Amino acid sequence: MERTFILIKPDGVQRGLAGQIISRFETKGFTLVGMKFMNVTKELAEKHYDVHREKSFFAGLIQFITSGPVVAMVWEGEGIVSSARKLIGATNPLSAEPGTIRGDYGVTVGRNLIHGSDAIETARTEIGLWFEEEELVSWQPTLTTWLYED
Ligand code: DAT
Ligand code: MG
Repeated sequence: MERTFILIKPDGVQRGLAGQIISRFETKGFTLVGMKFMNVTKELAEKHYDVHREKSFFAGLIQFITSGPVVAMVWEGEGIVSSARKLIGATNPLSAEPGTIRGDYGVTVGRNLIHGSDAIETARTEIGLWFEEEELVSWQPTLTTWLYED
């Protein structure tokens, strides 16, 4: 089953939106397989955002993501990588559709609440970066037959 890496950024935690954000993934029908509340080191933040190293916003992004605790998670479900990106919405919250997390809760790109892996391969890399294998819990929710056909 497909997995993705989801991070509630420091603004989401500070604004008390962690519960509501987690709820959206739960009610969609996705399965939580890993979760930790943590501070992010500069080293981890720089590895996570390595593709943006040359961008003008990189320093600010690292400063922001290390500025307070985050909720790091791994979620599982059919087609979850692309579906999670849809639930999250466009990078700029002002362009994000209402009904998406960024569209409903955010106003600026530098405070857009949440990260989600952008491709299956990226998800694999990010999960490996943030989680040890033994921190992930493989389980079968009893609801599964009501979410998926045989
Ligand atoms: P996404 O988080 O939607 O995958 P991204 O990978 O292009 O977006 O950028 C990573 C993060 O960097 C994004 O969530 C917020 C920040 N960011 C992106 N573009 C920015 C910009 N033009 N100014 C400030 N921050 C930006
Ligand atoms: Mg990205």
